[in-house]
Amino acid sequence: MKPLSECCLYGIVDTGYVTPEKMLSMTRSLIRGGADILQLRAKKESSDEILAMARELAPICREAGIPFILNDYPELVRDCGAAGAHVGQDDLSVAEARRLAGPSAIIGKSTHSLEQALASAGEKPDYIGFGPLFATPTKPDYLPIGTDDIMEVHRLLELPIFCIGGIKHSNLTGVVTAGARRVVIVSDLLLAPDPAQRTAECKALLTS
Ligand code: 3NM
Repeated sequence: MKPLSECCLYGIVDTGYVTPEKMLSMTRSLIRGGADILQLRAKKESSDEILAMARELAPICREAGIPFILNDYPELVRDCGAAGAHVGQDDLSVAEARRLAGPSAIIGKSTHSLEQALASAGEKPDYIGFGPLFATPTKPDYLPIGTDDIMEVHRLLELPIFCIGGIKHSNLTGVVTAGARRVVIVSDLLLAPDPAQRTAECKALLTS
């Protein structure tokens, strides 16, 4: 499986954008376009529904050699063969998520300011999300933090940092110039006319 250190483009298959019958084909499109790591994010579905979806997506990611991460639900990681789980600021601690998901699981944590990023690093997640950089319909209630702290958070922390929130192909060059090395892109990939092509175009900007 691709190590996190080699992952720069993180895609999320979000049921807010993708209908159940398109989950598999969307997952394949993001992989084809070069997504390095994928997450299943299903905020309205039951844990049984999430487990069923995850059991379908995990083998596709495993075959492609990329980590498959569950948003929340670390207790389902082993059941579905995921590589790990992602927890928010108001969810379980990293330690508790790791206990539930197993010692080899990847545990990621959302952070929404430089202060939170520094504090969360003390919990020793495998990576953090840092954002939302810009206003985003995917997480409408969160205040954008902008790009000013991206350099500083990278200077202060060693772990992989994925910038997130409102990042699109059209603003990605600016985000990279502001210091981002890794990004999560959700709606811009999922709503693109050709998600595989958009993914490839974003990947090219991150790796050039
Ligand atoms: N978490 P889009 S922002 C799921 O800041 C998520 O922690 C965020 O979606 C955070 O790429 C976000 O469509 C939404 O803006 C990202």
